Amino acid sequence: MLSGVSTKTQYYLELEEQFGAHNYHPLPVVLTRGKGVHVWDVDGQRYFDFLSGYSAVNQGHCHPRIIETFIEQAQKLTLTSRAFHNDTLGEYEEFVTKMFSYDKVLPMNTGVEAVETAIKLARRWGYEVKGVEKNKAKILVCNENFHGRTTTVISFSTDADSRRDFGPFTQGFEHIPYNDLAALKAAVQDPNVVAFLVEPIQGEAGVIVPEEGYLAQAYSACKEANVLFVADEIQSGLSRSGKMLACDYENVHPDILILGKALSGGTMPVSAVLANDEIMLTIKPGEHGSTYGGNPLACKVAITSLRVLEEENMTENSAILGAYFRKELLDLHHPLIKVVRGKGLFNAIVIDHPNKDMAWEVCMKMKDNGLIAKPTHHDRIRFAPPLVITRDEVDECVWIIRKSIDELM
Ligand code: IF1
Repeated sequence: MLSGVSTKTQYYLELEEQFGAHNYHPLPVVLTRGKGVHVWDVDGQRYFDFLSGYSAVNQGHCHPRIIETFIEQAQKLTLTSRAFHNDTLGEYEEFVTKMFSYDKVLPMNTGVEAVETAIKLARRWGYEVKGVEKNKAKILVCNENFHGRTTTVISFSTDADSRRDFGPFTQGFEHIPYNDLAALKAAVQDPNVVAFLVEPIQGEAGVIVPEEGYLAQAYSACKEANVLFVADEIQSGLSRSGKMLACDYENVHPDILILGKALSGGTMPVSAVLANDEIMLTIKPGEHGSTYGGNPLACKVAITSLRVLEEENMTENSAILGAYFRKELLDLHHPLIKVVRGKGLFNAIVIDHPNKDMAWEVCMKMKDNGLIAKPTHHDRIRFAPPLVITRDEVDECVWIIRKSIDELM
């Protein structure tokens, strides 16, 4: 029996402990309902959700318009497979390619499937367009990257826990430091380099924002070397950073754009890879796909999820309230808060304390005070509420954060 949890909560914790794989270490809270910025646990306790499903719930939990679309399509047609056409895929493809200014989209499901798809497109383009020697293609990736958990993608992770005893690993990836232009400019000189895969803001690493100009100059360096600039905006994108895409801060139009998470408003896995014909048409019929990729339910939900971001001004809200949130946290001048960083409502703090579990302790105390968030890499806490949060709610959450860390001093 975990101390401090109700019998009801304990019941669910024990079920997961006995029957579920132990591949996570969640906060001891059992959620049963979500609406907007709030979630409720099985005992009726309400929390501000400051993780938003790792930025999959940017539009807020159970957004009424997204749920309405989901229910309506779910009662009509959910899956045809790509063996046949349907009356939703083409309209979605037109909508999303026009929204982000690309010739075509390849629809997938999870984020990592979209990353894998981008890797295959970059390699195929490298051999068939750039003319790289077969099986010699290299893709540049950054230290402290996070792009998902398939065997190929963890092959280029720099996180020991993500790689340990999962080998042998996929070849063809070269690491460079994040936010290091000189390293990138040197690395793209290798004629076998076909692409640079990068998070415009590194999420899992603790919301690492690169210096002003990095993305634009990295893009230019790639273009000069005939290397594809591939932006993984699965977490940083879709209004989270205060722009529709984090790349928009520097007017960078990636050669390959990867979207996921909030593309479905937290209802189901929907991801997408966007590119122009020179890249996208290197994959021919039957050479790539997935059972659920581009299913009618996903297509309809994705259109509504994207419309809601724009029509309800969530990008602007993210920019304005994100800046306000960071200022309020900095104004606490709290000795425990070493760093406050982020863009829009994509933020993190670094906890400064000799106790390496202090970030976890802070999250447990915030939970008791009505706000749930999770540490990343021991000393960092990511703060990413749904983008529908109001200024008054930001004020209340800053109060909860301050109260919680004060109670631990
Ligand atoms: C977990 C992290 C975040 C992502 C970026 C691709 C993917 C992700 C930039 C893959 C997914 C998720 C995975 C989830 C927790 C979460 C996460 F902590 F793992 F690293 F957000 F930072 N690119 N991130 O952030 O997308 O296949 O999961 O749909 O694995 O625990 P996915």
